[in-house]
Amino acid sequence: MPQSNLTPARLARRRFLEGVGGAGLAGLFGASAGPARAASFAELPFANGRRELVANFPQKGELLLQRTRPPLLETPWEVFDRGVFTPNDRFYVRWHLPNIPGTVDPATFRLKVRGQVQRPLALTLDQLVREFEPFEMAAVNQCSGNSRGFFSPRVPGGQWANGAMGNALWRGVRLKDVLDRAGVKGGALQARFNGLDTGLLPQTPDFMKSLAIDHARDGEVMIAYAMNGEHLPLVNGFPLRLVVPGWYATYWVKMLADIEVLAQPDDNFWMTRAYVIPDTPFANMAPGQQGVNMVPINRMPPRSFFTNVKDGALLAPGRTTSVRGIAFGGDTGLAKVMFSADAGGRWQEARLGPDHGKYGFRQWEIPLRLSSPGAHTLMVKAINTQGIAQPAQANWNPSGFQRNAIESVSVRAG
Ligand SMILES: Nc1nc2c(c(=O)[nH]1)N[C@H]1C(S)=C(S)[C@@H](COP(=O)(O)O)O[C@H]1N2
Ligand SMILES: [Mo]
Repeated sequence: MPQSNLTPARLARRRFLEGVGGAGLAGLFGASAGPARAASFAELPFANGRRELVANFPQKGELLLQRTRPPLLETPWEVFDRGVFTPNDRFYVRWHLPNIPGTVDPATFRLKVRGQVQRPLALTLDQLVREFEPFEMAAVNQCSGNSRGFFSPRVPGGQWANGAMGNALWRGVRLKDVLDRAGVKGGALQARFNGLDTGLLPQTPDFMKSLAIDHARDGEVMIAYAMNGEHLPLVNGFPLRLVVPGWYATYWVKMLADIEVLAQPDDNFWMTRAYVIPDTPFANMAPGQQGVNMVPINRMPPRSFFTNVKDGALLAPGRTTSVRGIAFGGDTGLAKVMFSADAGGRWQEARLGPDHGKYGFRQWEIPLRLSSPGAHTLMVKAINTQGIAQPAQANWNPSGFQRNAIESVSVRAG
C-alpha cells in the first residue's frame, strides 16, 4: 500500500530541498549507465507487438519500450495483478516533444499563474507545499490512445496494449485554491496549462492543454507534487503535474510551470487538431465516414480487465479458480462489475475489493468452476454509477482513442 503519511514539511525539506533534480538524471533517454544486461522482450497480442523490456530510464523499473525519444513506455500487464496502485517505477510514460529537462532545480522552480487574474503569481514549491491545504486522491491516469494496438482496422499512433494507464494516490493542492489566490477575473473562459518540455524546432506547437474555467475550479482538479507517497518521477512530471480526475491523461500536464487564464477559447493545436474524437456514443464512427462532428476528448468511460488469466490459459475442470482483475468507473464511481463464463450469455456480479475513491482502480474477483472440458470465453463488464456499461462492440475512430469495449479471454478446461 502506498504511504499517505508524508507531511508537506517532510516533502518540502527531505525531498524537494535535498535536490532530487541533481542526482544524475542526465541520462533521460535511456542512455544512463548501468550494468550491461541481456535484452529481454515481450510480445503484445497484435501484429508488430514485440517490445523490449528496458529499465534504463531514471527512477523507472522494467517497462515495455515503444520509443526512446520522446519516451513511450508501457506498463507490463502483470503489474496490474499485484494491487490497485501502480508503483511509480512501473508507471507508463508518454511524452510528445523531445526536449524534456533532464533535471529540474526545486529551489529555483516557479509555477506561474497569469492572464485574466487580479494578482499574477510565481509560486515556489515550498510555498505550494506549505501555504495551501494539502489534498489527496486516488485517480486513474489513462492515455487517450490506451489499447490503440487493438483497433481494427489499424490506425497510426502509439501501438499500446492495455498498459498505457496507471492508478496512483496523488497528493498536492487544489487548482481552485491556487486560482483563487490569483483572483480569476470576470470574463475568464479557460485555464491553459503548459509544462517545461519543448519541441526541437521553434515552429513545433508547444504542448499545452486547457480546461473550462468552471472545471478548473471544481475543487477536484489538482496540482500534484507527490504520487504514491513519493515525488513524481522526472518522466512522470517532476516536480508538478496537473491531475484531472476522470478525464483522459492528455489533460494531465506534466512538469507544469505555467497556468494562463484565458478570456477566449484556446485554439492551440493540441486542443483543436490533436486529441479530438467523434461526438458520438463511445466515440465511435465508421472508417472513412465523412462529416462527423469532432470534439476534444474529455471524460473517460468505464473499463474492466482480467489480470490473472490470459488467452490460452488452461484451467482444471471441476476445480474452482479465483478469477480477478481491475476496473474503474471513468469519470464517476464504479457501480458493479459483471462476469460471464459463457461469452456473454449469462452474467454474474463479481465481488469488489476496497474502494479507494471513485476515480481509482478497484479490484474484482469471482470464483469460477468450469465443469465441461473444452474452450470457454470469459468476459468482464464494468458499469458505472451513471449506469454506463462497457459496450459489446469495440469502437473505431481514426486516432484510436477511447477504446472501452468489454474484454474477453479464451481459456480451456481440460
Ligand atoms: N508536459 C507534458 N505533459 C503531458 C504530455 C506531454 O507530452 N507533455 N503528454 C500527456 C499525455 S497525452 C499523457 S498520456 C500523459 C502521460 O502521463 P505519464 O507519462 O505520467 O504516464 O501525460 C500528459 N501530460
Ligand atoms: Mo496520451
